[in-house]
Formats: sequence, C-alpha cells, structure tokens
Amino acid sequence: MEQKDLKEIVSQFDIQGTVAEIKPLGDGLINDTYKVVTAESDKPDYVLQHINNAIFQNVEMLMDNILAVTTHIRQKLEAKGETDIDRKVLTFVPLKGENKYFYQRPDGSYWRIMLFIPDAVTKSAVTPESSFEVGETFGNFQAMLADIPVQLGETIPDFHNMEFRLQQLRDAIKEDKAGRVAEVKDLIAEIEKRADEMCKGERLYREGKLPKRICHCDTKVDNMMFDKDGNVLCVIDLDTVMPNFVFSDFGDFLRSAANTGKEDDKDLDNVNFNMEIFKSFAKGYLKSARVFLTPVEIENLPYAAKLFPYMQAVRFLADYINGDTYYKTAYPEHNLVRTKAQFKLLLSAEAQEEEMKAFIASC
Ligand code: GN1
Ligand code: MG
Repeated sequence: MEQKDLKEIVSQFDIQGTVAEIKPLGDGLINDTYKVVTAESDKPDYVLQHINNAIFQNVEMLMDNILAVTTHIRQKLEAKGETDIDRKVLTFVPLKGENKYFYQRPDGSYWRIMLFIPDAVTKSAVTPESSFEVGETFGNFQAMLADIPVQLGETIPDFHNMEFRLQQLRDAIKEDKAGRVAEVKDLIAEIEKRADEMCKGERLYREGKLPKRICHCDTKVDNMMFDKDGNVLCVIDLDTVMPNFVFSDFGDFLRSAANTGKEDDKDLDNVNFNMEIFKSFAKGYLKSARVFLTPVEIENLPYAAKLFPYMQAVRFLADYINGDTYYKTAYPEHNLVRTKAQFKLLLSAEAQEEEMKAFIASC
C-alpha cells in the first residue's frame, strides 16, 4: 500500500508527533504490520496493523477482547508496583475524539495502532535458560487473566478445537478443490491414525474434567518481546486471546521453541523436539501456574506438547488442499513443506513422550 494511504489511515488515530515514515514490520502469517516512525525524538513510534477480517470476522469483539485484556494486565502490573509498564503490556491508541480502537476505511479494511515498544526485540529461538523464564511468563499471563471481570468472546470460534480442525481437513479432502489430495494420501493416513488420541482434550471437556481458562492461543516464540538483556517484556499478538484449554499456550509455545529447525524447514533432519527446552519451559510454567492448574491439566502437558505440532500439521495440510486460502505462502508447496515439518516434529515429540511424562511427574 502507498505511503499516502497509510498516512491517511494513521491520521485517523490520536497519535503524538508527525509521521516521518511507515515501513513493513515482522513476518506474521495473518495480519499486515507496519512501523510508524515519528519525526520527533521525544515522541513515541507506533505499530500500525491491518486486521485480517476475513479471518477475524468480528473486529468489534476482537478489539473489545484486546482492550479488556490489556487494561486488566496493566492494572495488575500497577498493583504489583512494576515500572516501565508501557513496555510490559501493549497500549492501543483510540481514534481522534472517539473511544474506539479501530478504523474502518471506506474500502472496508480494518486498522489499529499501538505504541511501538522501544529497545525491544523479537526472537525466533530460545535457549533452555530463557525458556524457563518464558514458561513462568505464560503461567503469570494466565494467572493475571484468571480474574478478568468480563466474559471474553471467541474471536475465532473453535480455534483450537481439534475435532473441528479435523473436520475442516476432512471437508477439504472431500472437496479436493485444488486437486492436491492424491499426492498427500500418506500424510492423511498418518493423521487419521492419531485422530482419536488427539481429540482427548475435547472429550475431557465434555466429561467435565477439563476447564477452559483465558489463554493467549498463539504463543509462538516470535510473539514475545524481549529486552536487550534477553528478559521477557511482554506477549504480543493478542488477537486470539480467548477461553481455551491451558494446553494451547503450553503446547503451541513448545511447537516453535522446542523445534530445532524452522516451522517450514525443508530439511526434515533439522526438525526435532528438544527435550532440554521442554524441561526448562515446563519447570518455569509449573512454577507460576501450579497454583491454579488441576491434576488433569498437569498430567496432560505431554499430550499438549504433541497436540500442537499435530494440530498445526492438520491446519497447514487443510490449507494446502484448499489451495492456500488462509496462510500467507511464499511458494506453491509452502503449506505442504510446513505440514511435513510439523509432522516430523510430532514424530520426534512422540518418541520422547515417556521421558516427558516422567519429567512432569517428577516436577
Ligand atoms: C498464525 O499471525 P501469526 O503468524 O502469529 C496463526 C496461528 C498459527 C501460526 C503458525 C489467527 O499466527 O494459529 O499457529 O500462524 N494465527 C491464526 O505460524 O490463525
Ligand atoms: Mg505473530
């Protein structure tokens, strides 16, 4: 999009300073993100985001959720006497003269702006040392949100519902829109073999044995900000914060953090599930989350570590079969490459399941 259009969008919001430049930022698979640089050195910079409303269809609910969450966390941090709070929770900017946090352009697109957090970085990998702290941060994040006074909506209904994701894959296979089913028969068979086992969360929920709590639901490593010394500042990308099983945050974080390769690694030998990361993350998470977790939740953390590579493989494969309509792709087989990498990660996690169980039991 052209600078002049981006500037027109930014001008709707109640920001400080004069816009000098707007440039692309990050590499999320869903929304488009830009950095808004202001000319004055004493004014903050901002992050401008185009909200993908094909995926987030209820933008009003989305922004209500996010505002409720960031306001609640801010209050908790203030009550704890934390300093530097603007770097520890996202701050959204309202429209000029309005108590509204998104702008809809005449072309129908939705936009929002938040403060840019200075001197912070995102990473694509963590060390065993840092994953202890990250685990603790997610436990705290869930603990802080445990008493949020409003009911959050499901911004994407059934987002991490494994039964629903399998149904989407089965529907995609039936329609075979892009004519790609034949080439992925073996992968489909491997996925179906594990389908019952992987839907355990939904069964436990129906039996009343597993609660839903407020979770982040997109806890990959690059959705966290760190300061220059590597300390965790905050969790970003709050679009999917909603009620879910705690498995979401635990498992989805490990899906990226414990992967020794890339999410879309073409060389499957690079992709393995790193037990050192699992152990230190689990230790940190249990340190802050044990106070509210039930025995069923704790005992199923190894299941969560397998569930997310599996679920992501199912989602990438469904998108591949549908002809790549959901995730941004860089080349035609991208979603297939991603599927295979996630499936390899699952195999590696499966091979280490007994060790995971023993470790959790010993914690
Ligand atoms: C998407 O927006 P981004 O890139 O952080 C996706 C996640 C997937 C992830 C895979 C709303 O996250 O669920 O796990 O890609 N978000 C949505 O990298 O579908
Ligand atoms: Mg992201």
